[in-house]
Amino acid sequence: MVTQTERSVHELYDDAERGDAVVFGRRTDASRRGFLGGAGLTAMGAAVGGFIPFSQNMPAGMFPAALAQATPPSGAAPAAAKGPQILDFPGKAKGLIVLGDRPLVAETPEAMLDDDTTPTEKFYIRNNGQTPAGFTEGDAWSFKIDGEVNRPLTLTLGELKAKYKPKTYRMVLECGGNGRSFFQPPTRGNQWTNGGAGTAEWTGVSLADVLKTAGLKSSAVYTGNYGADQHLSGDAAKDALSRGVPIADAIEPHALLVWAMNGQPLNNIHGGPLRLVIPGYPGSVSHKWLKRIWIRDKVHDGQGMGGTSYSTAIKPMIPGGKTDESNMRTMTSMPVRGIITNPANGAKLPAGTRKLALRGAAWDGHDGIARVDVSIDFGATWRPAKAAAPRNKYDWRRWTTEVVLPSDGYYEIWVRASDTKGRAQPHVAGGWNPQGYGANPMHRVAVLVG
Ligand SMILES: Nc1nc2c(c(=O)[nH]1)N[C@H]1C(S)=C(S)[C@@H](COP(=O)(O)O)O[C@H]1N2
Ligand SMILES: [Mo]
Repeated sequence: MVTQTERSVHELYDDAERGDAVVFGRRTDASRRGFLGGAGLTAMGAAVGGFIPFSQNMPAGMFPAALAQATPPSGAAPAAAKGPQILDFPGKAKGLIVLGDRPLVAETPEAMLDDDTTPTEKFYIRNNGQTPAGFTEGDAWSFKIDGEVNRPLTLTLGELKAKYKPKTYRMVLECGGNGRSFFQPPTRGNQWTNGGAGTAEWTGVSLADVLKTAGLKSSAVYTGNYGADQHLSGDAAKDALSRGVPIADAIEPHALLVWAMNGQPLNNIHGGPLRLVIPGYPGSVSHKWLKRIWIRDKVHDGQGMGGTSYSTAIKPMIPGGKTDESNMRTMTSMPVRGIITNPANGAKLPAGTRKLALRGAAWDGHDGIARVDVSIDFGATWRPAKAAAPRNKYDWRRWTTEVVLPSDGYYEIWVRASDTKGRAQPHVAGGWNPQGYGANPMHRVAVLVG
C-alpha cells in the first residue's frame, strides 16, 4: 500500500521564510533580500554537505535542491522512513516511482528521462480506474464514432490499419498534474515532480481522417472520449475517465489513433490495442483502450470534465483559498517546462572537477520552445544551452551545454525554458489552483564537488 505520497516537505511550513528559520536558524533582514550570512550560512553549508561558492546569491525562502528532493515527500511524517516506493511491474524499468497503487500511477525521475526518445520501459503510467488485465482482440479490437456525424462508424483496428495512411510522430505525453508537488500549500492528488511526462514515437492514423469518413455535422463541437477501463469502484454505470477536446484540436493532423509506441505494438498498460494521443493537452484527453468517440454538440460533460477537474484559475486565487467554480477554466495546453536529465540531483563529483556537461529536455503544449538557459549561481547569471531541433511539432527539444565550476563545493544547476510566446518557467510554482495543475517551476539539481 502506498499512502505517504499525498504530502510534500513544504507542508511542514505555512510559509517559506518560516521554513528557512526552522531549518537554518533565524536570518537577518539582509538575508530576506537574498544574502545568507554568519551562522545561517554555516548551518546551510553543513546541511547541504559543502561550501557554497555562490551563497551570496542564494534566495531566501527557497529550499536548497539537495534538501527538497533528498527529503522524502512526506517530510517528517512517520511514513517517511519507508522512502519512495520503486515500481515493480512487468515490462517496466527499475527506478520508476510509485505515486499510487490504486489506481496505478508511477512517475519517471528526471534523471531517467535522459534518452532522446523515452523507452517504453521508462514511460510514466497514469491510470484513473482499474487497470485492465490485458486485451487479446488484437486487430479485431473495435471502437465506434457516433453523435454529431452523418455516418456513425464502427471500425476494427485491422480496418484502421488497412484503410488509412499511417503516420509516426515523436510527441510528448504529459499528465495535467505534472509538477503538482511544487505547489504550496500542497494540493490533493498524485504528487508528481517533473516525471509525469515522456516522449515516445507514436504510430497510428490521424483522427481527422477517420472523422472525415464519419462526416462531422455542423453541430459538432467537442469530442467525448471513452476507454474500456472500469471505474475504481467497479460500478459499471460509472466511467473511469471520459474527457474530450474541441473539434479543432481533434482534427489537428497530429491527433492520432495510436496502435504502436516506439515501433512496438502498444502494450496494455499504455492503452493497447488502441489509444488516442492528442498532443499539447493534459494527457487525460488521450484515452487508452479506446472504445468510443462521441461527437458532442456542446462541451463534453463526462467524468473529469467541469468543476475544478483539469482546470486552472482564470483570476489568480489565494493559494489554499476558497474556490469559485465560475473562476475555473479547463486546461487546454500544457505550460513550458525544462528539466535536467544529467547529472541527477544529488550527484557527487570528484574534487577538482571544473567542467561539467549538462543534458536535459524542454517542451510545452502548443507553442514550441524558443530557448533554454542554465544557471550555476542561483539565477544571478544565465547562459543559453544548445537545443536540438524538434523532429516534428509536439516533440520535445533535447538540450546540452557545458558549465565551468570555479571551485569545489555545493552547486545548484538551474534550468529555465522559454516558449515562443516569451513565457518562461517561474522560480516557484504560480497559478495555484485547487487540484494542482500546471506547476512548472524551474528544475534544480544539487551537485556536490569534492
Ligand atoms: N482509458 C483511460 N485512458 C487514460 C487514462 C485512464 O485512466 N483511462 N488516464 C489518462 C491520463 S490522466 C494520462 S496522464 C495518460 C497517461 O498515459 P500513460 O499511462 O500511457 O502514460 O493517459 C490518459 N488516458
Ligand atoms: Mo494525467
